[in-house]
Amino acid sequence: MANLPGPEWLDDAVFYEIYPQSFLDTNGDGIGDIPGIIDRLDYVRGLGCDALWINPCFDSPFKDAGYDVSDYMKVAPRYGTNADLERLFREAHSRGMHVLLDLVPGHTSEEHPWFRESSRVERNEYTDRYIWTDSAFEGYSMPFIGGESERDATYILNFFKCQPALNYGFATRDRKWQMSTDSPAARATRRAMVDVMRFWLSRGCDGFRVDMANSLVKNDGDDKPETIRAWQEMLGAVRSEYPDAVFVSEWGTPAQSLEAGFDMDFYLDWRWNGVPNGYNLLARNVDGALNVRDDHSYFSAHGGGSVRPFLDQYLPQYEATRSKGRFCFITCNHDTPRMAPRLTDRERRVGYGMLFTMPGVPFLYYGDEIGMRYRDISTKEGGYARTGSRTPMQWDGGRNDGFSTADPENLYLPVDPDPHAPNVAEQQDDSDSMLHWVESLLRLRRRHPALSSSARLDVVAAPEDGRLFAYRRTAADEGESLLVALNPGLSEEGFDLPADAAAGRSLLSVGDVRIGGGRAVLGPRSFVVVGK
Ligand code: TEU
Ligand code: CA
Repeated sequence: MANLPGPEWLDDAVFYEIYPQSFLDTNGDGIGDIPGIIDRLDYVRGLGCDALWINPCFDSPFKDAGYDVSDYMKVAPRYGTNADLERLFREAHSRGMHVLLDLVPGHTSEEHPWFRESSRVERNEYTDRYIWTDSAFEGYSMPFIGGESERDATYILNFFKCQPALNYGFATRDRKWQMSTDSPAARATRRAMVDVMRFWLSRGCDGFRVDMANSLVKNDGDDKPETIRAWQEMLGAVRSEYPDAVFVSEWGTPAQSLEAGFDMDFYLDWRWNGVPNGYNLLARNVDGALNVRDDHSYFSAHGGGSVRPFLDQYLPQYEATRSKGRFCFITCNHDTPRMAPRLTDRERRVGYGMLFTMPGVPFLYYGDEIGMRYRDISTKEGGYARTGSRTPMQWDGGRNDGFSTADPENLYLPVDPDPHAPNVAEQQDDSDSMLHWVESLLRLRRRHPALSSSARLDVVAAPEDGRLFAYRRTAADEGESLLVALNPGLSEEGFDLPADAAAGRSLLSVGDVRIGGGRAVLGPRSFVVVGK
């Protein structure tokens, strides 16, 4: 059993990320909705996922797909009502599932009433809710906007132009308008965000994926001490009322985020771009999303290299934080390119093999289980290159791939027009499909304590001059140990099995794998889990 903070269900949890716009449209308006998510809970559960992360589903002008919130406490009408969302929580719970909403604490939409009030000349409750300079002509070393408000000041942005930064104060101050983290304004912002969390937790939500969690306090340096303190206070307040609430941060530095009080963080590396000699695992950069030739991600048979550079970067972080929380892998998300079609079906099978057997709680992005493809399409709602990973879920071979009954031109985004585009119905009927591979991996994961999110990882083989990666996972109580090995490359590679695994057998594999005589030999593009 895990000794990690957070509720016990996290130990063998598997998350499914839903971009609500594109999952299932139940009222024919061309856009996914909450009743659509409820409709497919059994599907998600059947896949082996028992928790959801839903991208922001709150009222918004949708200039950044809902990451520009105009009312934190109201479901966007296009997705349904607050009552629908509360029904989703209940339906999920009745299936033993949990639901995380997406909290965007660092900024709001420029249309949020707080910002409208803050923009006024007359002082009011929200004057200092955002970060304003003292004059419409005063810039600063952060993105800012001037000339848009009657208030004689410029304001700081957190992301796009539509997303003014909320005021959590400055860690170090060099201008008179900068407030401390202890200022009444910064405290009021923190309290307001705690109220948002309380609002949804009291209605049955299980926690939050927190957007740009490291962005709160400005001038906070690389170590983020004041941002960490702000979260300790906010999460502390929430947990005193909701001790089982779960928080996963978009931070990417678990030494900081777990200290801040998050249960989990994502393994994210914005520098990944498939460069040779990089420590890229999946080559995340959206610019390279369809560039197969120059793809040097680890799972690419032709383009990849040793797993070492990835491990050199990952392992120290993992070791330093493994007793504090969970450092999680994603198959992809709404900001990153899907693995298909850049990686082949086989390369992805090997890749999922690793991602679903590593420590941390895995996050599967909707559609990755059938190999939905990144598409080269024009931007929608501030998606730009990210839009290609946000297309409608492909349920079956019917109208709009079963996503919606709307006219195709009225869909949120076009469905993949390829007649061979994968879909759920077809893959459910094909025992050799990607869908069934994902199900098999997740079933294995759930059955074995050695594959739980807290089970220890030890590297067994990771040659500098090869493609092999072999590792042992050991359950927290030392009760079970399994060996996992993969070879994403094109030549056969082998390694000596540790003595206690020598008599093991393959529990699940893809490709040509031979276990015997104290050795494991892995053919091209192969993966195996060895156990008793
Ligand atoms: O993302 C923050 C972020 O840094 C990434 O968006 C990344 O820089 C970008 O997508 C390029 O790939 C979060 C959300 O996940 C994203 O969807 C939002 O647009 C952003 O915050 C602003 O809220
Ligand atoms: Ca709809």
